Amino acid sequence: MSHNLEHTTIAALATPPGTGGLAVIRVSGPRAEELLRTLFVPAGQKKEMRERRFTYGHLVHQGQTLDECMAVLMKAPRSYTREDVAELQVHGGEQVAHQVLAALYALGAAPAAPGEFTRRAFENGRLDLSQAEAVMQLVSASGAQAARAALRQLQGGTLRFVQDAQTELIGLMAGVTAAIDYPEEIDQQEAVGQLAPALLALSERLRAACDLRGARILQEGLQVALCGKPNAGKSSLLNALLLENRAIVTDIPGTTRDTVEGSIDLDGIRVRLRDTAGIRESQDSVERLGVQRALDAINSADLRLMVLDMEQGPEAEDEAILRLIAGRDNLYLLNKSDLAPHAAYPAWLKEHEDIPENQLLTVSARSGEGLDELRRRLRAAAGQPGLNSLTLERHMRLADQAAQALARAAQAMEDDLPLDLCAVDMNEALALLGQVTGDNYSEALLDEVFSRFCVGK
Ligand SMILES: Nc1nc2c(ncn2[C@@H]2O[C@H](COP(=O)(O)OP(=O)(O)OP(=O)(O)O)[C@@H](O)[C@H]2O)c(=O)[nH]1
Ligand SMILES: [Mg+2]
Repeated sequence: MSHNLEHTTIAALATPPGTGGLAVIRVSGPRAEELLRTLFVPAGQKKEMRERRFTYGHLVHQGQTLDECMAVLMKAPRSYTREDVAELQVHGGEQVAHQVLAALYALGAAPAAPGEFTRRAFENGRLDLSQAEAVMQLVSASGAQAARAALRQLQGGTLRFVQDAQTELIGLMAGVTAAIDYPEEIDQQEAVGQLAPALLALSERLRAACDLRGARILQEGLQVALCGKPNAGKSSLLNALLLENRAIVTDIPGTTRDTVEGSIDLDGIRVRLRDTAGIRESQDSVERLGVQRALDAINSADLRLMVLDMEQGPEAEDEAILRLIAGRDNLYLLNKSDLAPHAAYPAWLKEHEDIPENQLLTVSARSGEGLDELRRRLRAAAGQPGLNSLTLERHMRLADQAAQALARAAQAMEDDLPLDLCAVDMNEALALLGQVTGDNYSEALLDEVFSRFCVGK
């Protein structure tokens, strides 16, 4: 599978730059062992280095000792990249790692491109493309659910799902080919009667696996915007949910100007909360800019928490905000339940069919009433995206296109179009699925996938 047999030897920092306990430098390629033996001087009684054994020693370049070091050599193919790999654990801190890397580059190693170690693992057949992407998903996971989903994908979950679909599709293609090749022996109507429903079922299965919203929530978290008129208690609720004093709270309406963000982990899902400026007509130009930001945040969120002020009672601003968020995913919070409720609420709520009872929650940022229930509702709004067969947007785009091609093939069969036409669509679907696992790949595809990795991974 490898397209470039004369690989260079690459080196990079595998741990994040900056100060830390340890820094790990990774070297991969045909010269990894030679470079390691040039720089690394084993210490201890035996003064030798054995494969796959952690060895203590010093790194010495041009007569200068760079650091103490623990080194390990993993010979091909028993390594992450399936090439010879050396890993050096040195003291954390930018200087040491920088000097060791400079020595490696001076000796002829090339700086690794983003994701190049994992790309080599893919090109050498250790991982399929969906597994390589899972590595990245795992290191950037926003919560435990995302990490679990990535691990399942790394262990071949996506690969198996796609391979099952491919196997079934190849079986159906054999049926189509037979019907094309032996029109005398095979009754076309009967063949179509069997193949078309099977194609549609497969198309549906692929489509059902494409939950783009879920994929984004898994990767980036659920985006939630707090909105409401000034002084309703948005910032107080943000602080109560975050369990810290993130946003300024005062009894002066119009306190929050900029959007203020914080995130919480709810049962393995990252929930990103955004407090916004209270929405009202204002002469103050700074406040007006804040309101504009609030409108943007409210518009782009997955879920809106509209905060109503139990004490103040409903006002024209509430009506305007209700109209603004109509038809979206919203929860309505009747805040300040620790205070006596305004007399107008029961009738007002009854009038408002746009506030369904099951989306209305009574809470108090002060006493904490209703906040557990609010957390449950937030968690429920995220769904269970980690349980899907597909978890990456790139895979879903391909699976969805494949599903469309299969639906076209089924439709063509039912319209009695020539079977050759169906075969074209089925072939296209097969090729699209192959791009998920990397059976079918172009350099452009690999560049796109791996450019999103970090250096050293
Ligand atoms: N009694 C009581 N007071 C609250 C509660 N929530 C907020 N407040 C008070 O209401 C006032 C306004 O609270 P904020 O959290 O600043 O309101 P806001 O919606 O962020 O207001 P702006 O930023 O001006 O839009 C403050 O005096 C809070 O202490 C609550 O649940 N109970
Ligand atoms: Mg505020």
